[in-house]
Order: sequence, then C-alpha cells, then structure tokens
Amino acid sequence: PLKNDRDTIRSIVFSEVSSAVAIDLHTHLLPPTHGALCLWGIDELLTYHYLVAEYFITAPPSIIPEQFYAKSKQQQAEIIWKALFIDRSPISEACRGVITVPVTLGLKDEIRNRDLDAVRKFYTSFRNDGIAGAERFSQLVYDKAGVKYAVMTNIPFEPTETQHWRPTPKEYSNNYRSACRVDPLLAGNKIVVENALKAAGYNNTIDGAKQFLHDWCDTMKPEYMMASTPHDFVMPEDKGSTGGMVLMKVCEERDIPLALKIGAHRKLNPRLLDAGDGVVAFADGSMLARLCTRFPTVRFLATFLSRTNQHEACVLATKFRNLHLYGCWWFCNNPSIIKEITSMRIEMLGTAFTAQHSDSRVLDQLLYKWPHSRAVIASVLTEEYTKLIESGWSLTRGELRRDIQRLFGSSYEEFMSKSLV
Ligand code: REL
Ligand code: ZN
Repeated sequence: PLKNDRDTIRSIVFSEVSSAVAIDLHTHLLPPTHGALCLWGIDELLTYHYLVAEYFITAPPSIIPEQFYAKSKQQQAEIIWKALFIDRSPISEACRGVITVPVTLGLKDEIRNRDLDAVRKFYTSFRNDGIAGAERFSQLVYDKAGVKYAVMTNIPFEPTETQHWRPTPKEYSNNYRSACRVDPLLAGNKIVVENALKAAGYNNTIDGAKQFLHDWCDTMKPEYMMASTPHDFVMPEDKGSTGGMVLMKVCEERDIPLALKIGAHRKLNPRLLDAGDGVVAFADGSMLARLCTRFPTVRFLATFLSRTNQHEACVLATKFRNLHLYGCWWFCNNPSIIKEITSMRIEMLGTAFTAQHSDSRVLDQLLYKWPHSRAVIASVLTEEYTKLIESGWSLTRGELRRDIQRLFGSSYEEFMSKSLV
C-alpha cells in the first residue's frame, strides 16, 4: 500500500494520470488520407469556431461575418491572432489551448516573441511532404498526447466525405476509428436523407433507408452510430419520426451502440456558421430514460451540453445498465465545469464512466485538450482518494493505475464489449 499522506497521493495520482493512455471516444478528426478534410496547423487552430465566436464578441460592428469568412484561412487567422492574442491576453480556455500546442511542440520562444510566422515555419517541413508529412505529424501528435486512438465523426450524408469511402475505403492508421454520424435522421431532415438515398441508388422508403445504413456500417465498420439530438427531440415513435425508428432498428439488428449528444440548438446565429451553433438547451432527460427502457438491448453512450442536466444524467446512469456517460461536451469542456462534473460523477458512479473526450476538429488540439483535462481530473482524483484514505482504506499504485485507466478508456471498452442481446 501507498504511504497514506496527501502529498504522496497527489504526486502518484498526477503521475499516473499524465501517463495514462487515453481513448478519445469522440472527435471530428479525419485521417491524413482524407486529404484536405484532415485539419492541422496553427492557422486551423486559430480559426477554430470557438475562437471565431470569441473574436466576434470583440470585433467592430463594421466587420460582418460574411466578409470575415470570405477571407483566406491565413487572413482569418491573422485577424484572430491580433484581436485575441495581441490586443488582449489570450486568457480564455480556447485561446490558452492555442498557446499550449506550440509550446508542447518546442516553440516556446516563438510564442514568447508573439511571432506567428515563426510558429507557421515549424509546420513547413511536414506540409512539404504531402500526405506522408501529415502522417508523420499525426503520429507525433498521438504520441505526445498519449492518445491510443480517436474515434472520428464520419458522415454518410456528406459527399465530400463519402468519396473517401467509396468505391474503396481509404486506408488509415490504427490511431483512427470510425463512427457513423446520422443527425439528419433524428432531425427529420427529409431533404438531406432523400438526396443521399437517391444519389446512392436507394429507394426513399423505410427499407431503402435501413439498407443504406446497413451498407454504410459494412463500409465504415463504425464503433457506434452517433447523432446529436435536436433541442426539441422527441422519441422516435412519437410524431412519426421514421428516421429515428430506422436508426433504432439498425442498432438493434447489428447490436451496435448509439452515441447521443443531447441539448444543442443548431443555427442559432446562422451567419456565424459553426460558431453560431449551440445555445445550450436544457434537455428533457426523461427522453433518455425512455430510450433506455424502450430499447433495452441497445447500448447508449450519452453526454449532455447543459450543465443543468449533469446531475440528472448521473442518476440515469445508475438506473440503466445500457447507458454509459462520457466526457464534458463543448461549453462544459472548461476546467471549472470539468472539475464539477467529474467530482459529481465519481461521487455517484465510481469509475463507471469515461471522464473525457476531446471533440477535437484540428489534429493539434489533442495536444492541449488532453493535458488541460488531465490536470483537472488529477486534482479531482487527489481529493477523492484522500477522502477515501482518511476513511480508512489503503491503496496500491497498481489499484490507482487500474482505476485511472478506467476513466481514460477501459470503462468505455468494457461497456462496448458487453452484449445485452
Ligand atoms: O459533435 C457535435 O455535435 C459537436 O461537438 C459539434 O457540432 C461542435 O461544433 C463541436 O465542434 C464542439 O466542440
Ligand atoms: Zn462533436
């Protein structure tokens, strides 16, 4: 057993958390073989939609979103760099992330000198090597971030993406796994669904849609199906949501889990594109309870956008063995809220949940989202283990490592491998 003083616990917990190999169970990363869809580099980091949204809080009213988006990526990055890093301190979580990445890549002086071009130069040798350079950079990032693999978001309704799967799927390294993302089915977006079915030669019927999903699962071999439920989501069978029923049928027939992201209100300010998505809608948690009850053999992975739903989510996870909670999503992915949510989850669920997912859109973001989260999770765990020891329990380093590994991926893998059929 470990020496039972707080400092020992703290230093061991921090060291174990920083070396735990993580599974990133939801990202928007695509592999280098998907060409321009694989985003990386400082200009992509600076134009992440969180930063665009933050920039528009401060931008003069004369700058309108359409003008901003018409500029090149480099120009957009420069505007954001000046507004959020030079004219004011980059103190928000999204801005701080942009600092952590180059510093981790060894560019401390360049950052200290506030020299954006010097940071850009670092990427040139990788860029000049085309896909091979992107592969090299990808490997470097996964190694440094301590991430074993990241689950992608693969959208069968998106022609720019489907060209990389059909007729022959592009190869990609083991660092990437697929997930089949089907939002239009739950959002009742009939036009998108119909166009995709027609373009691929399927009938626009329930059977046609089911076959479309089955065939895409055969092609992508996804870990799970995924959808973000609209803020006004209703059960698949209510209001005749045929898309929802098709999805649930396919999950049942294939014994494939469904990952839900609950509570986003899309296109709140459509002129800001992605940056205008997502005012936090307090969601009706009973909807998730009803899904878990109505489809007892389907495994649901769930995360809520609203801080207000987090307590209810923990309670639900104690009621349904086909429910697994994961990560702190988007507006909850800030240290103060990660701390609160993680403490609450540990108090109510022990280690039977997945502490984080990065939701990265830019490869380099793995280099900040993970270490920033690790720091918070380690400090929460120090508190929880200290209390446990004060209550009279003793621990070995191996037991700590096992628990921490569960929070960083083994609980997810245990959940994914259990069959309820
Ligand atoms: O997967 C989702 O639905 C969301 O995570 C995204 O829509 C969102 O834009 C994301 O980048 C937030 O972190
Ligand atoms: Zn996402």
